[in-house]
Amino acid sequence: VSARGSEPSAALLEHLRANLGADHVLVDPDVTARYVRDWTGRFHGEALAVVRPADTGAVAEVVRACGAAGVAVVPQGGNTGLVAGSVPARGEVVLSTERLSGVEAVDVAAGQVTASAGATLAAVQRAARAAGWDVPVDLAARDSATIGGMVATNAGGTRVLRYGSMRHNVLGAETVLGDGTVVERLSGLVKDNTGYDLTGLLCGSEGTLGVVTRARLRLVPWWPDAVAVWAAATGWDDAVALASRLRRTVDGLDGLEAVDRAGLTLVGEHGIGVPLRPVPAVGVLAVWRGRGDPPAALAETVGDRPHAVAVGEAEVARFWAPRERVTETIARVGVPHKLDVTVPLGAVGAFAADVHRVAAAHGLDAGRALVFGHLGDGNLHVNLLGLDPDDDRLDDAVLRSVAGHRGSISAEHGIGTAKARWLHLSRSPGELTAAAAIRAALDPAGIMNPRVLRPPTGPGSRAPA
Ligand code: FAD
Ligand code: 2HG
Ligand code: ZN
Repeated sequence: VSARGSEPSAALLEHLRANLGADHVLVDPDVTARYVRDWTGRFHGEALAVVRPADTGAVAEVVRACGAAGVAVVPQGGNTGLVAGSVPARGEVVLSTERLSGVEAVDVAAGQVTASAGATLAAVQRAARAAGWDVPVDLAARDSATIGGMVATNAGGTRVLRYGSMRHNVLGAETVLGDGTVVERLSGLVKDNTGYDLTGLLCGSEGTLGVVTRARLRLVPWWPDAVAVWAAATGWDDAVALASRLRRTVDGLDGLEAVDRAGLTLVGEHGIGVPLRPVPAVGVLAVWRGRGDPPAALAETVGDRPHAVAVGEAEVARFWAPRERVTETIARVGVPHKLDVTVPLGAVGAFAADVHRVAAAHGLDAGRALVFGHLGDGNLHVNLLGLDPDDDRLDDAVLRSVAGHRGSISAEHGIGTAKARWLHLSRSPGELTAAAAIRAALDPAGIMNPRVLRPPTGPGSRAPA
């Protein structure tokens, strides 16, 4: 599926202009530049146009028109995705949700809210907190990442150990499927066993089944009190042991994160205060949120290790910075290869050692192979600096190590196009065949993000756009 020659493209553009208004069909390369390049700068392409529908009906019209013209559609929210799923390759229509930004009134009694796809996470957090509730999913890209993008990627983030990922917190959605049909399930019923769970299927679908236009989210209490502890670990095995004890003993853990020496050193060099001196092999950040004081077990478990404690929202935010700002700091020094993976907690130490071994074999010292992430979930972010953007031999070695440890090649960022060639390491042929059947049923013309979540060969493969 692609733009088929100039005539159908011209007719499609004309149709889109007539429906959306010329101001919302962007073709000037200077204007579309930010939509066709991914957040890391590693991936970029060209779009036939970037379109900005303002409501669900207009989204459906775009999808139907692109289907009739045989032109692929790439849905895009905040474009903060880290697997190149939101950017075009050649001639697709990028469907931006930036004008679908409404947040409806919080349902205070139910503890739920309905937000339009292009609402940022930060906007929904503000609305929820003003009503005494909070959004259970949080991540550092909150000012740009959108609810639609978070549903589509099944975003994880820092609170998964307490509340789960997006999949566990989306009660329903309104979606324009690949054939232009609008399906709506926004009543927010907590119990609703009436057949297939389409909403669940959309979580992690990465824009391949349709465009999510609204989502109904579960909210959780907005806790008034917070305490954070940075503690030193001698290595990844020690960090896992500490994390395990904290999970067993501390009620109300709201974050359990880790950053290795390379990451802590890098953020320190960029003026972000690291509360541990000397910088340890691995720093563990444990955050508690609740009402009153944290359980004594938090201090007891950290024990005699070198550690530092923050109390209250402002100080806790300062403690988050050396963890949350690793990603933006890496972006300041280079274009990384990002590998977001999970391995069983017992294999974290062996996996981190593998990473450094294979990185060294490819000429990268420890300072250019950074490992950090959501330790409580066994989710590590491997960031490799100093590689050619197109040279994925080291990516291959790391992902094979993940598979060898019976892990997953994507914990929370998704597959996008960046990891499509390794999908078989985490999915069996039977699963890929079933996924292809679902995809063909909901997107019969094969126009929805066709290069995403599709291995280059094997079940479900199709000619790239
Ligand atoms: P985009 O990047 O625009 O799109 C992502 C995917 O979703 C694409 O495949 C796109 O086609 C599809 N899509 C977007 N909107 C829709 C829609 N309305 N309907 C259907 N498909 C759609 N991710 C985590 O999971 N955890 C983290 O802790 C985390 N931290 C981050 C920190 C930083 C600094 C950055 C830059 C990114 C981080 N991310 C994290 C990655 C990213 O923020 C998430 O993947 C987020 O969910 C993407 O949202 P978005 O609106 O930017 O989506
Ligand atoms: C995080 O947890 C994000 O900070 C981004 O998922 C991870 O930069 C990365 O690799
Ligand atoms: Zn993450």
